[in-house]
This record gives sequence, C-alpha cells and structure tokens, in this order.
Amino acid sequence: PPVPKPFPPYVSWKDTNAMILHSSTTIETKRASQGMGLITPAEHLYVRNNLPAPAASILDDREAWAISIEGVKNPRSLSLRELKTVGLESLPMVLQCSGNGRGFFPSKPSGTPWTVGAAGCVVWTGVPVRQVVELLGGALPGMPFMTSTGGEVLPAGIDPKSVMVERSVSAQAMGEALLAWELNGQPIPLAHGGPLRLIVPGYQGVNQIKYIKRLAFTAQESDAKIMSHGYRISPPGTPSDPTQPSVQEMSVKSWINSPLPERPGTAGPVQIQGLAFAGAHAIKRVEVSVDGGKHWRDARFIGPELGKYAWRQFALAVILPPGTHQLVSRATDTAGHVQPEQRLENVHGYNNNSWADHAVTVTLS
Ligand code: MSS
Repeated sequence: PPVPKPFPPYVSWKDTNAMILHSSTTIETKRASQGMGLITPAEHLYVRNNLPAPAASILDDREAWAISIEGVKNPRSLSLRELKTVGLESLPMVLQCSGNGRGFFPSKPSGTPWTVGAAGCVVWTGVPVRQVVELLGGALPGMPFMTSTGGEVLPAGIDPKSVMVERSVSAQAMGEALLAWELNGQPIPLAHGGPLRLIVPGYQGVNQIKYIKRLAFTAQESDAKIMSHGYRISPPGTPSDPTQPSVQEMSVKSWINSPLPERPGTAGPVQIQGLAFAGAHAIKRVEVSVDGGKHWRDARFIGPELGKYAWRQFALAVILPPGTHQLVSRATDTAGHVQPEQRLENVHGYNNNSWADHAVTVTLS
C-alpha cells in the first residue's frame, strides 16, 4: 500500500492510515475507518481549519487562557481556571463540517470534496454557557445573537474582518451550549480548538468556535466575512450575500459504512451497518434499501443511545445474492423530518443530506 504523506506537526498524532489528507488544514476520516464507532477516537476525528492553527504555545498554560464575555450585565474576562469552578457538564455530540458531502455534488463546488468523513461523534466536557451568563448577571435585553470569536492571530496587512473566524448563532442556543476544555476525556488538542472551544449542540461545524477568546450577546450578526458572506446557502449561479440562509442547525442524515465497495465481503448473509443523526432532534427511524431506494425495510438500532446530539448506530440483516447492489439508508427524526432523496443545490456545496448521494454500490461474488 502507498505510504501516506506525513501529517503537519499539529496533527502528527492522528492515525494517518485512517485519514485522507486533503490539505494541511483539511483532513477527512476514511469511510471504512469511520465504521460503526459510537465515539470517534480523537486520532480519527476530521480536522477543518479556515486559518492555520495557532502556535502550539497557546497550550503551554491552558488554565491561563482567557475569554471575554460581553453583552451581559457584568461583562468581564474569565480564565479557564475560573471557568472550571463555575459548572461542569459532558455532552456526546456529532461534530460535522457543513461541507460534509460536498464531494457528491456533480457541480464540483470549490472547497474540500468531503464525502462522509468530515463528521465524528465525540464527548465534550466543559461549563454550560448559561451558567457563565447567570454568574455575570444575565444577557442584556435586545441581544438576539450569541457571537463568538476564534483566537487565531490574524495575518498583518489585511482587513481583519475578511479573515477572522467569528460566527453568530441564535442567543437561544446558549441554553445547551458549552465552553469545553476536554474532548473524549482529554484536554482538547490544538487541532480541535484547545485550550477552550465553544460547542453548540446540533449546529454545523463552522459554529463550533475553536480557541474561543470572546463570546458576546449582540444586537446584530457578526459582520466578519465568514458570517456575512461565507457559509451561505447560495442558489446556483448567485453570489453569496447576507440575505441567504446561513449554515446553522444540522439536518437529518444517515449513511452506510459497511459493506463498502473497497470491502464488499461475499454474497449470502450480510449485516448492513451505518450511522444516523439529526440537528435539534433525536433519530426515530432508519430505513435501508438494497435496490437503490425502490423498497425499504426498517433497520434496527444497535448500541446505546447517548442523547439526541449523538449519532445512532443501525444495522439490517439481509441475504444478498451474488451481483451488484445499491445500498442506501434514510433516517427520520423525532420531529418527523425525513432525509430527502435529493440534495438542495447550492453554490458552495453545503448541507448535503441526500440519501441518494450517500448510496454505496457493492459487487458481491
Ligand atoms: N474555529 C476557529 N477558531 N477557526 C476555524 O477555522 N473552523 C470551523 C470550526 N471552528 C474553525 C473553527 C469549521 S468550518 C469546522 S467544520 C470545525 O471547526 C471543525 O472542527 P474540527 O475540530 O473537526 O477541526 Mo466546516 O462547517
């Protein structure tokens, strides 16, 4: 087998055999390596950085990392050391890049052509944002947005707004958001936003701000380019603009990870296996088809349920005769949203949850 390219230093601890290095800041989990893992090991978790990761020295004194909390009655800066005394919560959650599935768009949008591997299910530990906000006297009235800023040192000589990672979500998202310092029970590695990261459960990856240095309740959405023009669902042929929907909550989605074309197995009894999740709601049902979506059967859930923000493992036992089969899965969440057959076309290839696009074609002998 070809020797994988060496990974850059900040991700040198990743399992290079399990991952696809698209660039130094975009690294995907292989579909076969994603398998059925309920919790994705950090060594397999995808990486997406819009800017180069900050210097590793920001982890030298993790406890000293400070975040400025603004748009509250008593705004002030808190160190990680102080945050650890305010509250403690753990949350298993699917972290997914909004561009996951972009590789299936026939229009070949610019950006990383992720298939399924810009997603993982991991456990975050930190303090609930609402407890920090309560400590500081509550959010000010008339502030519909929670706006968070990443701590990257910005390149000199360019308008900071054009490169800074700053995103706004609904202020209501504070209800379940965390300021997290642990990933799967370990201090968050630099690649995933250590020392401190914002976690907004159920939201697409771009809203999960790494190296967070400021969290503000604001009257307006951020005017940083990544918010105003980036990550917008732009209809085909139109330039991005702030009136188009922004990438926010995730939508219901599932895919099969076994069998795969690269590991088809043999004809006869087969356990079809996959993963399903949604944004704000738990998964209620997953159906599987072995004929490209003509007929469907209910899969069964396997493994424990780790809350509505984690993914669910599903399996269906079938007998597959020799030949070529098109395997697909279709998830439904508890609010009744059904994974659609078709993707919503958009210029930048976001939010692809089409079941047809995630089909796997296997040939068994
Ligand atoms: N944060 C910061 N600070 N920076 C950057 O760049 N990115 C985003 C998030 N956050 C960033 C941040 C994105 S975009 C994503 S996906 C995520 O992150 C990822 O994560 P990880 O950990 O996996 O790497 Mo798309 O929607």
